[in-house]
Amino acid sequence: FAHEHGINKPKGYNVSFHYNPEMEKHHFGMTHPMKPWRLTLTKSLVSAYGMNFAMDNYTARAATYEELTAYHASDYVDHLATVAPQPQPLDMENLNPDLKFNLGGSDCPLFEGLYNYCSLSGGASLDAARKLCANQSDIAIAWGGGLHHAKKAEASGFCYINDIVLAILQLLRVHARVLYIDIDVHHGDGVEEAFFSTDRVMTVSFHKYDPLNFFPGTGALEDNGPKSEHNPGAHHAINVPLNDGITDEQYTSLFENIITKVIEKFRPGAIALQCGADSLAGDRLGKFNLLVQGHSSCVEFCKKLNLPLIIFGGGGYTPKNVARAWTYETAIAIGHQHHIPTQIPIHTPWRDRFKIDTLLPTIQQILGEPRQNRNTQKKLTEIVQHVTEQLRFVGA
Ligand code: TV7
Ligand code: CA
Ligand code: ZN
Repeated sequence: FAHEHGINKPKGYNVSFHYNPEMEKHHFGMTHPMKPWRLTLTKSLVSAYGMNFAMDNYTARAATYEELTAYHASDYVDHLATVAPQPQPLDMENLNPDLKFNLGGSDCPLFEGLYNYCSLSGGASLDAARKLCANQSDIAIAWGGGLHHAKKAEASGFCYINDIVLAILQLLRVHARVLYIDIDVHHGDGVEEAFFSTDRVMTVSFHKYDPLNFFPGTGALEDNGPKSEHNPGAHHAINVPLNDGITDEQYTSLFENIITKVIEKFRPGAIALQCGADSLAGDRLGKFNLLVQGHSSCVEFCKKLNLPLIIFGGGGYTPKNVARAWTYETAIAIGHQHHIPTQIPIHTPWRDRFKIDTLLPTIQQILGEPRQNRNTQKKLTEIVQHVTEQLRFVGA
């Protein structure tokens, strides 16, 4: 297939793909929304399209204890490494959490092989970052990463180890400034917090914001970093709070508008992009109206900026749509999005899981009826205005 369709590794432009099939063998619990198996489905679709011939493929290794404690507290990592798994209860809502480090509740259960799962996710993102640092990749992809809620000494929102923070710390060895962009439907609070007090990382998160009803409840438009002007991190956190039902057109235009202004003022040396796929229409947790086209236009836009780019996964709770988006975004990375057939290849393993045989379903195919759009043009204009004002304080 790859040869028939002329998918070959182009000279002079390198994309690396960091992945370990061991990660997917882990289970959060029967009813838990996080399904590591979506990585299997993604990899199987990427391979069915023959995209592996156009990239450098690496089996990611597990991050070491030393690598994990480059950000995380050692007592927290020690606990992760040694804590006994909970028996998997039938009713996930009625766990008896020990809640040490926020572990063992229903969001962050103590499942079999947890430490292995965390180190593999961290290892893939670290490998990806190091390929960028060594100038051996132009784009490095780690779909098993993107776990943006994990804190220095606390698990949160399905995340235990913040692989993004670990990867950005690597990028900061070579680059004076790193831009972090987060298109997961949830606020990238863990990454924002890690780099809150530095002007070397700017964090930009697009997310649903409804503090009383939607996790994690942070990320208001006015939260732009430390309030003290003497703190270098002031103005270096950008938050784009959105409501249910946002469309491709609105999202793409908002994204391009804001990121263009951010790049102009902040002038990063590298970009870290979290591609959480729970911002897609039809997600089990998210309620946006984004198609693969709108979601992936963010990847396309970042690629065009011609800066070293690391791409992570993240959320995404309707596996068939997660696999579609991350496959199409892999195609964008290697520059083949316009050359691959939109029909899902006939020999794709688990092809029936996709239900319909297209890579780019319409909103009607996904939802029947789109969700009501609760984002007014007035609010979106206000957001751009506020961000523009924040950026007046950034840069030389
Ligand atoms: C990056 N939403 C992670 C997103 C993390 C969201 C939450 C659930 C959830 C957990 C379950 C479950 C669920 C249907 C959905 C306040 C609570 C309310 C647990 C029932 N079904 C990412 C985290 C968020 C676990 N947490 O950004 C087991 O939904 O809202 C909350 C916290 C307390 C705990 N309860 C939910 O995408 C990877 N959790 C079913 C079984
Ligand atoms: Ca986000
Ligand atoms: Zn999410």
